[in-house]
Amino acid sequence: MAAEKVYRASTTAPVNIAVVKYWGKRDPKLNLPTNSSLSVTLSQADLRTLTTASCSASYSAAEGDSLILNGEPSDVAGARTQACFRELRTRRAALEAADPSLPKLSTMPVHLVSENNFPTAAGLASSAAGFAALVRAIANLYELPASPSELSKIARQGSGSACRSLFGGYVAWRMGSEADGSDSLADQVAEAAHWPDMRALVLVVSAAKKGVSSTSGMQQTVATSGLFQERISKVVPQNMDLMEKAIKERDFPAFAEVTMRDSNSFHATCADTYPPIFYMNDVSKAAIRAVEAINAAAGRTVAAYTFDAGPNAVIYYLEKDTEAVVGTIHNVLGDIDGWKPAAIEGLKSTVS
Ligand code: 2P0
Repeated sequence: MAAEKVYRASTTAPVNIAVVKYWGKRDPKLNLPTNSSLSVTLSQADLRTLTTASCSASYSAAEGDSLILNGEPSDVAGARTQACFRELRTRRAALEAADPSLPKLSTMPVHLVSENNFPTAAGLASSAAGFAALVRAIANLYELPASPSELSKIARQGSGSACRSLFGGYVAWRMGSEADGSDSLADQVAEAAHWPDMRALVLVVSAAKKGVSSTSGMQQTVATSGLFQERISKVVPQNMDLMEKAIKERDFPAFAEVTMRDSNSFHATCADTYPPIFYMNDVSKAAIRAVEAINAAAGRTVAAYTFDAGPNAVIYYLEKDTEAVVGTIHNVLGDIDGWKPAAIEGLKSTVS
């Protein structure tokens, strides 16, 4: 008997760091958010997930789908991963139904092998790049004629922020209003080349796993924070408008102010959650003070901080201000106990 053919496709997906933050779900099953968000995609030379998807009639049906993540077997039974598989298989099955000459890939087990090129110790959320790469690798394997925005709707079901990692440059996740999530998707606000001198510096304050996961943290905030209502109804809609304008006009001071205000607003709603959630620590706060000192010394806004659901800082700045920003950050923070020189630094914010 001839050996069964193995079908294979690979892709990479980048990490994104939000400048207007996603925090809150109106539908936890479909990962539909309570607000729109906007992110900058970091260079894949520095941070990316590489995923290969394969399928074959020779793969054991009893063992089913599988994932090897950074060399270790990883669970694919979770509801979010299953949702991604289901969506992709349904689309492939429709192609096969329309064209019976196509191989029946939708009926075969899928094997995934995935690797990050950044150390797990960097403490960066990898679920965004991970689910974006998983979805695109299988979409490529299945030869789905799906646009990045279409794929973003599938990746969103894996992890909300993953929908933004289907694009390079400056990316918005539009919250949408439909109950089925059909209009909750990502689109590109501007490509990387529009503002190529943007840089991001990732400060690894702690590689420890975060105490409260994003998924449960945001649910607690939705349920208990009064400030959260103000954030989703007023603060974020305004920040989205201001941020899109700042990016279109390449206005760094405006970009920086919205970035810092939105990070502060997000962490304020975390503190307003009951019981409160604290992601930033004293070193994070020292990084904020360092950015303020840098901007005061420059007499203009040359750096912007932002923090996600953990203590690590991401500092945005422009290439021409590298010395003022990166040099000073090293000088100010270098002596603080608990701060390690960045495992990853001077990252370009763009993707190829
Ligand atoms: C963001 N974060 O916009 C915000 C800022 C963390 C703080 O997206 O439950 O891992 O998988 O949809 O995408 C982290 O949330 O949450 C996140 P799920 P996800 O980047």
